[in-house]
Amino acid sequence: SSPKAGTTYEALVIGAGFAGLGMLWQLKEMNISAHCLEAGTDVGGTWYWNRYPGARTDSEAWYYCYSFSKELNQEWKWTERYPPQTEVKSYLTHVANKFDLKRSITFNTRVKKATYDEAQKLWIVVTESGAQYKAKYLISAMGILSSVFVPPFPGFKDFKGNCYLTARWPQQDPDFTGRRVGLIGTGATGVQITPHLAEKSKSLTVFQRTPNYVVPAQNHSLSEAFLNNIKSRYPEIWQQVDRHAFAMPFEVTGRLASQYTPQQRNEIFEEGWRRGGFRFLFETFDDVLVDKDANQAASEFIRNKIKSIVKDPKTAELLCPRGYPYGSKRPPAGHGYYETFNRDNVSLVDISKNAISRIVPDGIELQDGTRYQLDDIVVATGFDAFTGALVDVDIRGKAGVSLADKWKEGPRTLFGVATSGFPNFFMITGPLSTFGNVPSTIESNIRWIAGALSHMKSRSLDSMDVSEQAEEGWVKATQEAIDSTLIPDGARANSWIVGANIPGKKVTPVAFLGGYNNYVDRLRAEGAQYPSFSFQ
Ligand code: NA7
Repeated sequence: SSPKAGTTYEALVIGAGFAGLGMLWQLKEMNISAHCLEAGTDVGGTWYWNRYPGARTDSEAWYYCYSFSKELNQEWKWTERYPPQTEVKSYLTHVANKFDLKRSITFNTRVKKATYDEAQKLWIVVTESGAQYKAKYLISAMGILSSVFVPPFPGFKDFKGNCYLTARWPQQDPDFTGRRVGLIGTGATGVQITPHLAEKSKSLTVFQRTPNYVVPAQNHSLSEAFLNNIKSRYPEIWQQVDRHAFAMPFEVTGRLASQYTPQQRNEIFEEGWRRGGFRFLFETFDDVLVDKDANQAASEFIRNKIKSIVKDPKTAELLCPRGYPYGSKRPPAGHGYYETFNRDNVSLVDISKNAISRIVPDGIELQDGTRYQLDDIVVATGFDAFTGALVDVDIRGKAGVSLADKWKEGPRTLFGVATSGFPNFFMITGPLSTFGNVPSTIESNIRWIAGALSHMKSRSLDSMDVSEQAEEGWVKATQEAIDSTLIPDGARANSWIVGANIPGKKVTPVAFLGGYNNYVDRLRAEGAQYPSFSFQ
């Protein structure tokens, strides 16, 4: 729908991905008049933009989804353990249709500015085309990994071939037949697209700055019997999600690596490798992310796997991550990733000490002058995580203070859902929110926001604002939580979870890593009485 400029809603939601659609459903349930503004031409968010070959979830299908509707859980049929982008997008389209959400969304509309009018107690939202909307509540559903980062290499515009951003992949999949393709970026995205580019192109050159610890996803199709079993256990599954540190329905193993001999450890790691993906990290030992020795054992196991898969010893060695702990940088899941480097048409270029200096008309040039001739360049260099999408919009709270200014020295929020001086502004997975299985982390925030809105509604309150003191406490808690893990060491490997992937960004945690289970307990305690907020 296309509401007239100047329309005043109770709530405006920015973004129509997992967060925005879930929020719209929730607001509809509460009879709150809401509208959503979305930059893309359709629903999906991450699953709208990231349509590159090989894009799929790294979480397993049956919990990479909403929990709010039993009917939805029962009727939707996932086909693979890790569904491809097309399937997740279809799921979100189904959700939008089933709950009749599309009529509340204006597509093709990027929000440029949002200002809090203290006198009217309203948010004034202006889009790139100049349309204006007003709302009592402003809710960001802009995503944690949506502000695309491209390194400022000089010469991009002189490149004679095609340059593709994975996060802005064309609707029509490009044809790489007979072409020499270069790939920049070996994060979760680069790791997913690598086998596909290798298969479709004449040659693939992968430019690697930091090797990752890639555990095979071990993808497979899902049988009817498997799905029926899952569907009969959903209450239990969501309960497990609720109690897990990364919002995944896994049992804690109760095992500490130090209690096992090196041989026993290897057997357990071998089993984890066979199970694949995040199960290697979470179902081997409980202390992989906190204990140096446990982590070293896991890291060494992965390096040995790499060396056993990749035939050329020099390439194998280059692919081996060293100098930072496994899991301190968000680990990718592989689908034949290391195996791809055994192909004759694939080569790996180490740019850790010899960086890309510029893009030249026929390829890529490194600092030492070496040139690689390429027909196409694929760029998978990541995102300005958690804060990027929010500061890309000019959001101004009380006294005209902008979020960008407020967060210059690092993000300041309470639980990533509210930030002091920005009354009635709520964020779904804003900075210092929790990190884990994303749809679940999103739902925890939606539920909290819904609770806050109904608290205000039932008491006829106009606005709520979090205290600076509570916010300060949360910033500290976030720092303390991460300091009790090995995750800060990821800064050495440019990890986005501490802001280290963006030149000039303050290196400080962008999310709470003290456990999703602990995080939701804190959310619930706050939601019982809202001690951290003042109301008007
Ligand atoms: P990531 O994980 O941030 O990966 C970005 C990749 O791009 C990574 O390999 C970077 O190397 C590389 N990069 C970034 N800047 C440069 C420059 N200047 N030169 C060369 N290479 C560069 O983003 P993804 O999209 O793969 O994944 C993001 C999240 O999406 C992922 O964690 C999942 O949660 C889903 P680096 O490692 O920094 O040396």
